[in-house]
Amino acid sequence: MGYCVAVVGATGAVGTEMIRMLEESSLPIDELRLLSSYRSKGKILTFRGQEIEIEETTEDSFDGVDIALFSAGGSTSAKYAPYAVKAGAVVVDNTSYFRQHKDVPLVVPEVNAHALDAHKGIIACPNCSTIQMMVALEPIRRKWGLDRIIVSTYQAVSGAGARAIEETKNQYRQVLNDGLSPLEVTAEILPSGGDKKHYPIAFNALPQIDLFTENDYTYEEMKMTKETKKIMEDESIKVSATCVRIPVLSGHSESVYIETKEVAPIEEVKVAIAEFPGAVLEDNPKEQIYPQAIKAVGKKETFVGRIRRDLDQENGIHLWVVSDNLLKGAAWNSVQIAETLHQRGLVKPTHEVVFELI
Ligand code: NAP
Ligand code: 3JM
Repeated sequence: MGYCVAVVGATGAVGTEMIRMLEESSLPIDELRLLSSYRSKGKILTFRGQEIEIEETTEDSFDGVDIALFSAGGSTSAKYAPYAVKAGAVVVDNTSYFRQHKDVPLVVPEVNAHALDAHKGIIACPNCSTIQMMVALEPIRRKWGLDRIIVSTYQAVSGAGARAIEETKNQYRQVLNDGLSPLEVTAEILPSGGDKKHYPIAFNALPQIDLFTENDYTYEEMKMTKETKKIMEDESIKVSATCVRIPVLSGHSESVYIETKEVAPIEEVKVAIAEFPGAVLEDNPKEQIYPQAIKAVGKKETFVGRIRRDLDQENGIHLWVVSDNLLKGAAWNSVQIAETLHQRGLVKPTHEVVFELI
């Protein structure tokens, strides 16, 4: 007997990859239900050669569903995930809406799969930038402890959705084909669809991802701070982030500076990363080998290189961390959570009702 799996947001940049990850998955699937908004209702997508008609998401969409993967924005998860749980499904939510909820495990399977045991119907998939940083740093934290993280991200436009990818390509066309200056191109989405002003991304770098919070950090930056503490189960780890959008289509890169609790020999750090599941060491300066976004696209792993000691701080280490933001950063991490739930016998209805129906 296989599962009935639902994908909410099936037509989006993440949802499309989720379907692909499910096609490759060992998860036993009897039925795949593809859900979106009214806009894509009736469109056809294929799964393992079978045509599936997209349905509009409603409160009744989850009858008979065992696993529901949500990737359609925070407000869609807020509204429909509790109905999915009520119908007996286990929800893996890709949005930020439930990530800090005390009854919601926030999971990167290689790092904290044990947190799944306590789930009450909803499991959250962390933010893309946090996930790849966790895969790179967990092997170091386990051996030498982590005192502080200072990270700058170089994030691809696909993280902002299908329309942001189109906007970027159109801006390049306007400059390269039509002779416009980068200042004159059409910008309607980035840096954040929900903000007042929009700026070109082509030939640019924008130090704003998501909206600004009260403390002048953006929500994306605060997600990295809060999610790291929750996943590593340590409120004392210091984390400051600067999140930057760059005109790369897919593949997030990060310059990560850490201070370990105990001084970590660099060669041993490299071995620990190379041995950690989901991490790939790509580090050979003499041969110019280091992780690159274009090489990480389509891969499930997180690539780590440029590992070197800080010049002044004995316990300080610099790393360059790259992963496919739509795969490990979203679709693969979610499907991997579903696979882990299956392997541990945790795909079952919850009887405690802790999520409010709205
Ligand atoms: P996208 O390309 O804009 O796609 C959005 C998807 O959501 C589409 O399938 C859309 O359906 C659907 N949708 C929109 N409003 C809906 C509604 N009211 N009810 C049901 N479905 C609705 O965006 P994306 O890049 O795939 O991202 C989707 C969400 O995933 C984001 O909003 C974010 O919360 C989350 N995400 C998480 C990560 C991460 O780091 N873990 C990364 C990227 C995104 P239509 O075709 O009908 O419009
Ligand atoms: C990545 O519409 C929304 O609420 C989604 C905004 C968003 C998020 C989020 O906060 O859920 C876009 C892209 C994320 C994320 O994973 O944090």
